[in-house]
Amino acid sequence: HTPNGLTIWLTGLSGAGKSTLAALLTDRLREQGQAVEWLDGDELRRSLGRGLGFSREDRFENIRRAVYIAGLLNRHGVITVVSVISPYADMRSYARQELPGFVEVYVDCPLPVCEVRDVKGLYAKARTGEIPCFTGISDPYEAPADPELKLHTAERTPEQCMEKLISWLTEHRLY
Ligand code: GGZ
Repeated sequence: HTPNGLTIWLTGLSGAGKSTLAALLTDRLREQGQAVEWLDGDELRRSLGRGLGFSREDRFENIRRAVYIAGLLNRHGVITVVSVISPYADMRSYARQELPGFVEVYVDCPLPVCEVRDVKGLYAKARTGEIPCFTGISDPYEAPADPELKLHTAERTPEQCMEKLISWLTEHRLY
């Protein structure tokens, strides 16, 4: 039961492993019979966020939309997993304030590791300036000061991180 709703908010750098973790978590919760939806930054931007860029204002607008949808889903008992960089502390406190069942998970991975992984080749483009305002390179990432949970994706497998998150949620009787 999630009387207040539950939103599991994954924040971290591009390439830190947010989407991988979100996919595993969503699958696991579904296997357990939970109603769950996953909102991913990349996909949100292709659907509801078309036209939004990466200025502070546009990122905030992107987050505002994600929070709005998460709120609707929560109200209908759907657990929502949100994976977005959400680089500014104030946008995360906005989400926390709007969503009673907000759980902030810091998907913590050192920038050099993300950059070496460079799954989509975006870091290389950010370094040459082809992509401006890239989080961690030419745009800020304010690391969460007091997240509910911090997961180190450079030191653990995605499965281990997912299990740790599930255990934490279970211990805190959040679903
Ligand atoms: C950061 C960028 C940028 C810039 C494109 N800065 O790892 P990805 O590639 O697949 O997902 C990232 C996504 C960021 O969208 P979010 O909605 O999560 O960001 S925010 O919360 O700040 O609104 C990345 C890609 O878009 N991408 N340009 N300049 N990431």
